[in-house]
Amino acid sequence: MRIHTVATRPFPDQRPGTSGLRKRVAVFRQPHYLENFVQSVFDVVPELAGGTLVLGGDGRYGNDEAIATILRMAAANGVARVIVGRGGILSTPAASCLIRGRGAAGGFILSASHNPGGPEGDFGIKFNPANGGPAPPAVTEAVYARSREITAYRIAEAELPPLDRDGVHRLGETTVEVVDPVADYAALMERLFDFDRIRDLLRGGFRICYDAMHAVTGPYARRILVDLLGAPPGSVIRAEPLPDFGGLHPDPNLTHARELVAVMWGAEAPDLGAASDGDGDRNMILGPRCFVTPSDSLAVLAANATLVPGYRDGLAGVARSMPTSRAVDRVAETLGIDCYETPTGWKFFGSLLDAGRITLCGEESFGTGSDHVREKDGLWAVLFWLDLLAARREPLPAILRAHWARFGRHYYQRHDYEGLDAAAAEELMAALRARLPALAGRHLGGAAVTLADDFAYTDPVDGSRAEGQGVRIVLDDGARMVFRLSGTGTAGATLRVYLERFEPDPARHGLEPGEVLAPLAALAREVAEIPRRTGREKPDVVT
Ligand code: VG1
Ligand code: CO
Repeated sequence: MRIHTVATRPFPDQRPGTSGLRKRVAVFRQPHYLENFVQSVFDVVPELAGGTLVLGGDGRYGNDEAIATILRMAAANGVARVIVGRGGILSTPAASCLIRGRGAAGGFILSASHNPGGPEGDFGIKFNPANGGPAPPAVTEAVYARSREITAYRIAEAELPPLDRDGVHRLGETTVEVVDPVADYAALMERLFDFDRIRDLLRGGFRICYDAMHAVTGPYARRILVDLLGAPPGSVIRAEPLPDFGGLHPDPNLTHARELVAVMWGAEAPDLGAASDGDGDRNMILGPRCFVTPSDSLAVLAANATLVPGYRDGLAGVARSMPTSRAVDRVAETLGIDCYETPTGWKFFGSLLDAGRITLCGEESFGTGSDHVREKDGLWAVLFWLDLLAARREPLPAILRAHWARFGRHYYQRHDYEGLDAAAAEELMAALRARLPALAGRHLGGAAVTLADDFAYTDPVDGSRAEGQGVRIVLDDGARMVFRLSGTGTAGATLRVYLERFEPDPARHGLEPGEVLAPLAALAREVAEIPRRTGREKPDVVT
């Protein structure tokens, strides 16, 4: 095996965003682009040399080629063992599970998550260190700094072993182990949930419709829901992973999972509907004619956790990202456990999970997870719901209503303004930030402003600090607005406006979120001068 040292020049744009490096496929296709980033990781994570590396992706366009490149670079950089998902496939949570379970020094996950795939779509790469979670800011910044001064990368010239079947091979000094992408993950799920109880539920006629959106979770859902739990094969739709996701956004929300929504709002709707995203870390939960907001889902799981074997002993604490509704805060208060508020992005949960301070955590963006891995986990959330439905034997809508009756309802929506001119979006945020000091104590839309700030976070475990994480304006009538710019987009800027209104009165729990939140949405548009600064009167996507 020959090892080449290839001269290269830095690219200026390799700073990872909310979740890894995400760019248009055309950007990744530039010669040396992927190689520079991967070498930068090898350079700042010395444990990879002589260690184990996990490798896999969501199967999108470019996956195979990237896997081949990284295998050759791993061999050239002295990695002792690479564990690759068969066919180059690993969901994000399954990769996290393997990194932890196999004592790896880290892993590369190739995915741009819910962003569209195909030659005109997006590609992405994330590095997760030994705890199996997204690299914390200190690591991503070190990788970025390295990428700015890189002059060469190392790559082996060698024939690659077949990746389409399980087996153990040599690549120079490196062992390449091709594994079933589902096995370890499925075994972990079996330890957390009561599979017998779920089998019983399904045998009794309970119906589920799981939409894999032609993305990575198809094989996982088939194995776990159909083969292991006995759901009829038709329970998993769009189960075949496709490199372009069938031309759709593999994004589990009411806009992009249209087919599933039609099923769940149709006659004879199944008892549970669910969907996952491109890389399998997001989830959407639906009941018949009923949408569970991700913020509510987290709160319901927290309130019911002890019904499930993996969480029988209770929760150490919970956490949510700042824009996520405060529904889980009320559950934590009742349970007498800590509730942490972190910046957007799963990487901020890692230290809390590692330190044992929290057991469950989640984000409004259809992300829910626990200390079982260090990523959010779509199928896990679906199994959690299934298990608690099996334990309670009540319809999902009834469970949700009972939750609201007990804790109050947090009406919630996120409004996304996409494809904005980047400079205009930055100016909008800057102007909003500048107005914050003057807002405190003032009245907005008939309510007093109790808090107006730019969210900053000090990690309670390692003391690291993150600033400028989003503008929040809290009113004394239970309403809250949050504004931030997306850190995962690949074209222009996306403004996210998060709207929340707390309603304690059960007589007012059956209203339409859009109606309840319309005045707040109008207020948010006005406060941030959205129409004037962006030319947009309404959002492109509401979730
Ligand atoms: C979005 C979500 C954030 C999530 C991130 C990665 O980030 O808002 O909550 O952690 O995507 O999820 P942003 O910066 O665009 O708002 V995934 O499933 O795309 O890896
Ligand atoms: Co994802």
